[in-house]
Amino acid sequence: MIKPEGVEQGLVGEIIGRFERRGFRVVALKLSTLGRELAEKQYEEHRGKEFFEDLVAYICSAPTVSVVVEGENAVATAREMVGATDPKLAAPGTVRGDYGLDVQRNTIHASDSEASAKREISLHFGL
Ligand code: FUP
Repeated sequence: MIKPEGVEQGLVGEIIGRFERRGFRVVALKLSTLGRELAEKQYEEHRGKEFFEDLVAYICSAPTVSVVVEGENAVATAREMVGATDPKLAAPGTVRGDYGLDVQRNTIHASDSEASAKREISLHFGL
């Protein structure tokens, strides 16, 4: 998922392009403004943490782009391309290292396991 500040900064093509050039295939794509219910489910594991409310409000504040990509070793490779959660700690050449603004506005979300990917694809696309 490309987060609101990624979309606002005009990074949609650049980010999807990185995944395509790396050999991933785009199999689903959607621009939408997430509703609160979906956002809360997306970040269910963080419910109760001090940043939860802010994070949900942020993610619902403007359009995001949800993308399903397919490829070998997809979860691990995508996570490597995305970089560390805090852009200050993310390596140069990763999406967050190159474009992230701060820990909340870190440009992109990528599923952290196959189970999360299945859950999130179903949340975003009803598949
Ligand atoms: P990641 O898997 O790298 O996206 O990281 P987490 O699951 O730990 O965090 C999910 C999202 O919560 C981050 F992308 C941004 C937000 N977050 C904060 O806003 N503050 C924090 O201190 C930690 C995470």
